[in-house]
Amino acid sequence: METPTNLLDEATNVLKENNRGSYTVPADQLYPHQWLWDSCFIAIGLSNLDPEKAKIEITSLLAGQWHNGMLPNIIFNKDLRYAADRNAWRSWINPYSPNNIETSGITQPPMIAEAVLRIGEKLTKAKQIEWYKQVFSKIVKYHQWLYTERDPHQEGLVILIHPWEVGMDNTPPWMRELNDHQLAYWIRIIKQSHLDNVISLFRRDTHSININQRFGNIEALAMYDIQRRLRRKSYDINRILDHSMFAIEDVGFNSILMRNNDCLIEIANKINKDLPKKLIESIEKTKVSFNELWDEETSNYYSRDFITHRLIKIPSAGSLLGLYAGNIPRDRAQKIIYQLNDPNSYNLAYPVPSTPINSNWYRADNYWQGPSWVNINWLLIEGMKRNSAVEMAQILRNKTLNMISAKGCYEYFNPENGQGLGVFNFSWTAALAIDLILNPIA
Ligand code: 9WN
Repeated sequence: METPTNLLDEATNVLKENNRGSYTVPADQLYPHQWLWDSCFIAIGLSNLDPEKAKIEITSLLAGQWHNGMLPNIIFNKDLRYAADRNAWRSWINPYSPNNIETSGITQPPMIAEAVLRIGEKLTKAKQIEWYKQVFSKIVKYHQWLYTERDPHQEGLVILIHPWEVGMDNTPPWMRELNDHQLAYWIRIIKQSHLDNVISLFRRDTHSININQRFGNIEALAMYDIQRRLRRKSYDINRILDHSMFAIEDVGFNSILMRNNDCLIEIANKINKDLPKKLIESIEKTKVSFNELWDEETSNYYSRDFITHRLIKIPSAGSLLGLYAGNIPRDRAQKIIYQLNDPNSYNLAYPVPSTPINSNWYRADNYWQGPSWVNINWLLIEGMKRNSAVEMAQILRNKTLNMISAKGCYEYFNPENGQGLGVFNFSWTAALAIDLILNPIA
C-alpha cells in the first residue's frame, strides 16, 4: 500500500487545530475538555511526530489524578462557558478530588501505561529512563486504585459503574442492562408516554449530529440519572455499592487493563523498580479470572454482572478485545479471529463494526451499535500482531487507512459504505492514522 501522505498532513493538522496548549480536545465544539483514553491515543499518535508534545499530553492527564489514585474520564476546560458541565459533576464534593482542577467522578479504559511506554520508545535511552521515572508512581497508584476500589471482592476483575466508563457509551450489553434493570420510574413513564422527543431540545450533541448517529433520548436520560445518583453518593464506591447500583465487570475494560498491566511491568523493569506485592497478586488474579468471562457455548467473551455473576451474552466490540489483552488461550484467540473474518459477523466492507451484523442490536449508523471506530481497529491490529495473525493485521491496517483517506478524520464510519459519521476532525482518528501510517507492519 502507498503511504497516504495527504492523510499524514491532514491528520497532523487535525491534532494541531484541536490542541489547547497542554492537551488536545477530542473535537472542537462537541468535546471541549480533556478525555482520558482519547488523550492516551492522541499521545500514541503524537509520539511519532514530537515525543515532547506527547509527554505534555500525558502530564496534563496526570495533573487531574485524584488523591486516591483515580484518573477521571474528563478534566474540564476552565473556561467560564463550561461552568454547567463542571457543575453537573461537582467533583469537589469528594475529598480525594484534585486541588484546583475540576473533573468528572468516574474513569475510562486504562490505556495510559501503553501510551507512556510508546512515548518512551521514541526517546533517547537517558530521556526514556527519566520519563518513565517521572510518571511511574502515578500509574502504579492508578492501577492500585482500580484494584482496591473497583475489585471489592478481590476477584481479579474490575467493575465499572457507568456506561461512560466503558468508553463505548451505548454498547449493546450495557444498554440491555440499563433498559432491563436500571431505568428510574420517572424515565419509564417518559418512555411509555413517548415524551422522549422533548429531551432533544435540551441535548447539545444532537443539535449538530443526527440523533440516529448518537444514543437515544431515553438512554441519554438514563446516563444522566446514573451520573446524578453517583454524585449523590459523592463518588464514594462503598456508598455506591451499598445501594446496589449498576456494577459490571466489563470485558473490554478488563482486556485493556490486562495489556496495560503488562506495559506497567515493562516500565518497572526498565527503571529497575518493583511493583507493590499486592498489585502483582491482583495482576496475576486478573489473568486467571478473565477466563470466567468466556462462554464455551457461543465461543465468545462477555461482560458479567458483578452481583449475580451472570454473563451478559450480547456480542460487541468489547468481546473482541481479549485479542489485545494478550495471554488468552490460543484456541480462543482463533475463535475471535474467525469471527473477524466472517462476513456474517464482523467482516464487512469497512470493518470493524462495533456490533456484529448478525446481532439484533446492529445499526450501521448508530454510535457504538454498528459503526467502525479507528481506536478499536488499532487495538485489534495490535492484538492480531501479538496472536500470530500478522497478515490479517496488515489487511486491517490498510483498510482502516483507506477508509479514513476517503472521507477524512471522522469520529466513526458506516461499516457497509464507509460514510463518515459523528463529528469531523476527531483527534483519535487523526492520531491513530498517524501511528498506522508511520509504523507499517513488517
Ligand atoms: C461521554 C470523547 C468521548 C470518548 C468516548 C465516546 C464519547 C462522551 C459522549 O466521547 O463519550 O464521555 O458525549 O458520548 O463514547 O469513548 O472518550 O471523545
